[in-house]
Amino acid sequence: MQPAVINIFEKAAKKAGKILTRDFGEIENLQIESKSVGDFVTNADIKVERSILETLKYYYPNYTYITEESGKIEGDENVIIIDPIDGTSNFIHGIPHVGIVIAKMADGEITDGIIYNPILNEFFWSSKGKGSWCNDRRLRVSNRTNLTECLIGTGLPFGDRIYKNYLDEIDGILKATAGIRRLGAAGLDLAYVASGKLDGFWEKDLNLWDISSGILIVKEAGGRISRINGDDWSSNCRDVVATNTKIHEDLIKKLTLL
Ligand code: 2AM
Ligand code: CA
Repeated sequence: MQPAVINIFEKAAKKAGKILTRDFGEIENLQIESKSVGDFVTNADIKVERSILETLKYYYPNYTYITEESGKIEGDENVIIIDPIDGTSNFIHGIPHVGIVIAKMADGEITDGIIYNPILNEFFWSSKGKGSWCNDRRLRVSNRTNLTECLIGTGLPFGDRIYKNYLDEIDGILKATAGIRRLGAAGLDLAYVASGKLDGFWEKDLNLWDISSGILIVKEAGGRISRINGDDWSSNCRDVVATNTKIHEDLIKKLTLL
């Protein structure tokens, strides 16, 4: 049974998802404004976020909202985090790996979250203690224990996000695993770790709205979350490692050898 908060998030995401899907279908007509290299804000982002906020504010008028497009809207101690389109570059290029992310946080801990891909009609959700789900299917991380058999997701940096050791990092992971996937939407990538499609994932320089729901969805599917150096993840961290738990130490070791 979905908790009430997930029902409300679902209502908001599915309504806004119609806008996203419509715009995805006529991408060439969209007005695209470039904020910085690789960081596009489209009309769609703004429209989708406005729609989500409208639905959520009806039910939760006093909450605090942290959003990608509208910034922070101050309210009470209940926090809702929104990314209207995770995978904006995919969206712009007509690649259907995009998601709407809505999460609830209390005392710095993510307690409920959804990621909805309206193009593929995949609705991921989790609430603390309730497991992780995609549509009506319970999610479970993969069983692989050997890094050599594992497929690992990441986000390759580009433009001003390039950092010093990224090629060594990629080199080390490619040699130690069955390969890397760079899918372009950190939130959905975490949902794929929870689904057992990817065995692990790491990325640096992320915003809370990209990964908020994904953190909980991985944990509730039996996975493990930490920082890249192995420390506990917290909501102000900009880097993350997610795994099926079994390969966590080995993956961290590879990533921190550099
Ligand atoms: P977005 O699609 O919501 O922008 C891809 O590696 C991930 O990084 C996506 O989740 C993407 O989120 C995020 N991302 C893209 N550009 C970024 C930037 N300039 N800074 C931080 N995160 C970014
Ligand atoms: Ca976004």
